[in-house]
Amino acid sequence: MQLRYSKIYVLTLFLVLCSSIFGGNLSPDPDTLNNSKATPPSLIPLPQSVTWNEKMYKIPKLNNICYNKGSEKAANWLQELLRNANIKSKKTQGKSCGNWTIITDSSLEEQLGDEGYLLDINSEGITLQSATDAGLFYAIQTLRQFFPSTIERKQLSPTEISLHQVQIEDQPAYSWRGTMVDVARSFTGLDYLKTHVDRMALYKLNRLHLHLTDDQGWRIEIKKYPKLTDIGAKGSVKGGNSGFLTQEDYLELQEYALARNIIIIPEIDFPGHIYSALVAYPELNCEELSNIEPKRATPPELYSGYEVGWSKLCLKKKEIYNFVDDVLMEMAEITKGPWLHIGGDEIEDPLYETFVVKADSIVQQKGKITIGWEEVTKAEVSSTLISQQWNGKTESVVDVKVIESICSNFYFDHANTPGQENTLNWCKEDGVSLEDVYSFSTNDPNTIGVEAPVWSEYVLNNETMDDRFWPRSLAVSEVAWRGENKKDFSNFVARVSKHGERLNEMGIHFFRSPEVEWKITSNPKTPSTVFSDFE
Ligand code: TNX
Repeated sequence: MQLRYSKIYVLTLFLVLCSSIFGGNLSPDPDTLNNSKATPPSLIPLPQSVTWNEKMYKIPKLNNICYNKGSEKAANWLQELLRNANIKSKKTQGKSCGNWTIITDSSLEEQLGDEGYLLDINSEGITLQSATDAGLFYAIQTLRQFFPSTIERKQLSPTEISLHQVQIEDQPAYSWRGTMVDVARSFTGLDYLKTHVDRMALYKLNRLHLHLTDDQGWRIEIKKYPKLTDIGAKGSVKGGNSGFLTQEDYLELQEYALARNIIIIPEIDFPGHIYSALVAYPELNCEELSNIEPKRATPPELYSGYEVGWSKLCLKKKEIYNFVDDVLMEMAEITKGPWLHIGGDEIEDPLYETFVVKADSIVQQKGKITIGWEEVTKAEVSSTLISQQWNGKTESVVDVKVIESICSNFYFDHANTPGQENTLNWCKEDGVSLEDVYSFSTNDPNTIGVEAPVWSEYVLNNETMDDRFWPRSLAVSEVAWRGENKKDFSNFVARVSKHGERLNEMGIHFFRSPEVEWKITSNPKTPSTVFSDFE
């Protein structure tokens, strides 16, 4: 009898201790049970399945993140998230050891794919599960949107946070959820690209395509051809920025992006759009510069205009293939992702198809997968090549996978609203509205996803780049994540409206699309770096 009492006593003492150490997860705080009618957070992209509970979970003062083997990275990210909300936590590897539980379980892959996750918030705490790191990272990004937007600036007081109880099961419709930055016409430095990566990550975008070379400038260091950057990187469009990424910068950016589940896709645009290389290495030209027609510029002058389709490598010279091979070799060596983009747009030449087939096979020899603008499918390219559609006018002779960047839905150098200053309109006279992006739909089974480019002929600073990408990238995110399961547009814009403050807190100079009823009380800040010091 005595023994039984002392056992109960010890057990009670243990429970009380656990409860004070782990923030009360073993005996829920009465506040977690109150019936709050606060509106649930607006999530973008909307998860595939969400079941809200009316109750809230109040985050206790002390928190323990309990993670299993394989979940440490996610545990670090979660701790970072809590730190930004000024919430203290400790991490423990184990099972059922805290109010925050993170589980990597490979058997979930069948149900959730390689990017899906489960997020459960109930009166006991929060549980995140996935088969992969990527899935857990996305669960954390969803969770981030449960916190007030001031978390983006680390300005939350620890006592005020309650999370809506919910059950979420989520996974993307498309594996390719991308944006493209043209750093060639006007150079956007490493810092902005990292900031852009941070912003993409919150909305579960996972591919960043860099248009690294064009007539106006060459933006990536190639050790074997130093003049590409000594000379070719000096140019830009009128009023734009020159410069380039060193190979170190490029590696740093890729590491940074990979930690956020974003893969960088480098594009070296061949065989047209190449004038900056023709100035640096005149031997890539034909006799009498017959490959430059019309002569918008001639070496040694740089080109700072806006015309396209007037320069190309001298395709009848065998030597150009050494150049192409060397450049792609270095790019393959320094690129962590599986893809190399070879451009291939806007050029007329009888040897075009021959060039494309060779360039594709060079990329494959280097162990990478080729991507090209849709024109490359005029050639008998390999079946693994991925075509990036931009105007949908090419008569393809091959059946290959497709990334959709169709200009009427995804060209973000086009106006947000008709007549917006410094925008192009050749594809769509009245611009590409938020609704134009959101209404994208396809039944092509070859589509692996979508990508929105910002060409930078008229995008000469970071604020303008922000204005072109945001909020339209929120529509890219939802289109790519939900596929044909999109909700109606009015439901979407209502959620976008709630994200205005968050975009502001993040320091994004976003366009105030008239389709959205913005409720913004503060001014845009400098770019927030609270999620940037994590590697
Ligand atoms: C077309 S679409 C281009 C770019 C221009 C852009 C301007 C494509 C593959 N090439 O070279 O910058 O239009 O909107």
